[in-house]
This record gives sequence, structure tokens and C-alpha cells, in this order.
Amino acid sequence: MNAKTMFGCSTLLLWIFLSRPLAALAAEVNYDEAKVGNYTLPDPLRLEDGRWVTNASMWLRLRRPEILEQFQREVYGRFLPRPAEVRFLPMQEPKPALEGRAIRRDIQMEITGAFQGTAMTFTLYLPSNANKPAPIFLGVHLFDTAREYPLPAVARRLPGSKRPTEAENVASGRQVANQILERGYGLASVNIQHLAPDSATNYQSGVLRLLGRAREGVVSPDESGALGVWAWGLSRVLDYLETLPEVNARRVVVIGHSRMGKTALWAAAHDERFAIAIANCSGCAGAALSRRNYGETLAIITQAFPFWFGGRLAAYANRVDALPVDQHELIALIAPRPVYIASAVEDRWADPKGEFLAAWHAEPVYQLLNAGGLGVATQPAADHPVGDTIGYHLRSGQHDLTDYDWQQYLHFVDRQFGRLMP
Ligand code: GTR
Repeated sequence: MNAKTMFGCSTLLLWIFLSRPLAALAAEVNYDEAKVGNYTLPDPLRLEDGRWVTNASMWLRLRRPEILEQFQREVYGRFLPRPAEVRFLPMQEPKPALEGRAIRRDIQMEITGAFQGTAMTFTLYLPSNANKPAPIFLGVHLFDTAREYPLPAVARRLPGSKRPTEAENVASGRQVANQILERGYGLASVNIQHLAPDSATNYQSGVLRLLGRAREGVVSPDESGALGVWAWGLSRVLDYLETLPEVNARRVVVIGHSRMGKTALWAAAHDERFAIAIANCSGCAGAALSRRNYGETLAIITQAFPFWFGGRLAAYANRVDALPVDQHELIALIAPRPVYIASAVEDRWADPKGEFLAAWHAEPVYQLLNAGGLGVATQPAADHPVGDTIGYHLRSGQHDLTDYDWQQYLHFVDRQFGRLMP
């Protein structure tokens, strides 16, 4: 499957076509700020027993585990365990790529022991002229691993808008990859084919089956949905990166666009080894507040993509106020580590304002931990990046991961690693 169709809106359009209730829901999507409605967010600094979280220790010992448990139970499903026995096998010899700028490795992860089989494949580009262990940008389908070169800026535009030509995509992808490598970073991208295919009928055919957790029918309440399996895959790549002397595994940035932006946030929330998280146009069940009725809602997403989540989320479709968490708390789980949330003006489906507000409402946790925060209280104008340890921008244009976005991320990550990290 090609990355463009996999990430585009084609799946959603198909669902809209096939499912009348979903079509009805989609037809009622609200894009009027005046009709968003009132809502009260759960307070990340208030324990379920009503006590206020007044210091870092209470956050880390009591409140953080409480919120993490709620996200597992009610939203994404349980995080899968790290298998006891795995092997990372090179699929071919490391080889020079990108005019000698990088060394490419293709790796296959095998689970051994009681359950055996291929859990996933991934591709890693390391800068060839590095004089110290390289920090890494890691994501699911960050680029198309079937190609000879990374294509990290593949445009995934809405139907009807002007699509870049193949040549334009290649040129822009190479340019971004070169910049990333020249600044000393490596790039790694997971292929989900073995891990959990992005399909309601097939997502259990990968790691869930291998681990003996596949169930008949759709979505078990206690198992991880596909987003959680993808996030698990990112953690397993990090296990591998930790074994490479050429890599600085304490500086791995987990990044994703759209559904993989949701995945990146969940991976970083759960796995504290990720140094920085970046969610590009991640929208509903990513950075956007679920309680805002604007653009895609939980009612729509749990009907279109029930298998992305744990089985309990759909029950909140029409009573989102009963959900014990909201997405600002997902961002707060990443604290004190830096996080970047990005939106696009025309990506109203993802609710840009809801993405900004979630970043803003995560700030009290960063402040409690003495870790800075967002630094502004109103959404900035388009193309004016803001933020401190929580970065944010609203880009002009559409649902996409563009060169402009990458420029901001490189700048942010340079700054964070320069000043915060050992
Ligand atoms: C859409 C979905 C969004 C977003 C997007 C994507 O169809 O409704 O939540 O994840 O797909 O991943 O491109």
C-alpha cells in the first residue's frame, strides 16, 4: 500500500459512503465556533479523590499513573508488554544512501520464544559523517520505506485540492531528508504491515495475533487498538536504537502526522524514554480536545475507525463529558519533556483551536514540574510559531506535513537538545 492512500482521507470517504449513520454524522460536522458549546475539562492537577496535586512528587507518584491508567482503560486500550525474547535482524547489509549522506539499514524484528514470527520492519538512516552518536527522528510511516530514499514530506492533501506531482514530492522529500541529516539527526520509520495493518478487519493479524491476543469480532475492551500497537512498535524500535553506539537513544524524537501524530503522543505519554514528541495535525483523539464539538468528534472517529482505540471509547461518543480524561492530559503525561503541537488553518476537521487549547491546558503540569510551558494564552496568527517547552504553530494551508513544519521542528529540537538535555 502506498503511503499517500494509507494516510489520506480515502478510508474515511469510503466509510462515509458505506455507512449511513456515519454519513449523517459527517454531514452534521460543526465548523461554527459559536456552536462549540460549553464544557468543563478534567483538571490534570486534581486527583480522582478530590485532592489537589501541589507538588512534583504528587504528580509523578499519584496523578500521572492515574491519568495513564484512564487513557489505557477508556481511550487507547492496554499497552502491550515488551516481549521477553526478540531479535532484530538486518534485512540486508547497511548501505550508503542519499549521495553518501546517510547509511541505510532495514531491520526486521522477530519475536522468539512461545510466540514466534515477524513483529515489524523498519528503516533507519544515520548520517554518515557524524562524529558523535546521532539523535533520531522516529515515526510510523514517517517516510515510505519501500523507496530507495526517504520521502518524509509526502503531501497528504484533501481530495479536490491540487496534488503535488511525484517529482515535486521527491524533490521536497529529499530536501527535508538532507536537512535533517546535515544537522546531524538520523531518521527512522516503521512500516505497519506486520505490526498492525490499518484496517478494521486485519489490524489484529500482526502483533496482536503473534502475542496470542487476537479476538474474533471487532475491538476487545481490554486490548490495545491499532494506535496502541503502532505506539508499541515505536517503543520496540527505541529498544533497538538503545543497542546502537552510533545513536544517542536518550535523544529520540517521536514524531507523526495525523493518525500517526495521535500515535506519537500516545507513545511518548506511555514511554518516558522518548525525549521529545511532535504531533503534526493530529486532531481528534490526538492533540485536539474531545469535549469541543468542532470538526471530527469522538462520535465520528469511533464509528469510522473503532479499531484504532480500545473497545470502551465508543461508549463516550454521545456523552463525551463523562470521559474521565481529555487530550490536554495526554500532552501533560509527556511533561516535563518537550512537546510540539502543530495545526493547519484549513485543517478544520482536526480542530486547530482545540489542538492549541489542549497544549495550553497542559501547561499547568509543566509549570508544576518547573519545566516552562507554552508561554502564550491565545492561539497565534498563522505562521507565527510560539512556545517554550510546549511548541505550537498554526500553519497556513491544509492537512499535511510540509517543509515549513519540518523547519519549525528542527529548530525546536535543536533548541531543546541544546539547552535542556545532557
Ligand atoms: C482521517 C481521520 C483523522 C486523521 C486522518 C489521517 O480520516 O478522520 O482523524 O487521522 O484520517 O490520519 O490522515
